[in-house]
Amino acid sequence: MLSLATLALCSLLVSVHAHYTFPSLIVNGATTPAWVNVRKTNNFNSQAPVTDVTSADFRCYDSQTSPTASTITVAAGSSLGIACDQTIYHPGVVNVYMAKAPSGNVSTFAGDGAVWFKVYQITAVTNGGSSITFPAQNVPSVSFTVPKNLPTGQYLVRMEALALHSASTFQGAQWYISCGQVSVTGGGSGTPGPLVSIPGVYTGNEPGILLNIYYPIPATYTQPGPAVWSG
Ligand SMILES: *[C@@H]1O[C@H](CO)[C@@H](O)[C@H](O)[C@H]1NC(C)=O
Ligand SMILES: [Cu+2]
Repeated sequence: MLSLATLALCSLLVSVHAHYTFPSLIVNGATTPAWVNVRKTNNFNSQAPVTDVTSADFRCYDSQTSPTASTITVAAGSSLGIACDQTIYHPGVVNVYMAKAPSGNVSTFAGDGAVWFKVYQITAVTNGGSSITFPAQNVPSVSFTVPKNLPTGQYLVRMEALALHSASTFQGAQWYISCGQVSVTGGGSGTPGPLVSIPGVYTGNEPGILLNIYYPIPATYTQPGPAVWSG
């Protein structure tokens, strides 16, 4: 049950920090302008998180914005970054997923079905129960190498930053999400997988989603989602 004190503390916390969004990509070292190559998310003003992993907004968080983004070219084997509007304030972990547009045009691709594979993650660092640290916390961006043998084509790139500071109750975990649009050139003949649906990939009860990161300090941490496909 939420006590008045808890509610007061929550509003205090909300007032002393802003949440965050991921409105830009970083391609060839250049950060794209906000919401140009990334579909504008519902929280572009509020910066509020998604907490229901089964909601349609868990995919790209854009049900209210009807976004049209343009697609940016990125070479297979090169670095692709995703930039925060500030820094990732909360302790937590990161997963980046991609999905290939079957029509060849990602602008009209909703990302339905079991089409998503994980290309990158930043997990928590534990050491048997004496400490837990979060390398993704306070960073302004994340970047990864687009797998060299990813097939050429257009893809959605979905960033998810999972904030774990209040994850000890169901739906207490907070998700900061956005989907960018990229055209991968010079790719190969890899078969990305395992493929998952989003929403569908999580229930919210996973040990890496429903946990208390403060006490007792977790001895281990299990990153949610499938294994990373690195080509
Ligand atoms: C992709 O789809 C968008 C939205 O319908 C359209 O504006 C654009 O011209 C299409 N691009 C190509 C290369 O067909
Ligand atoms: Cu916050």
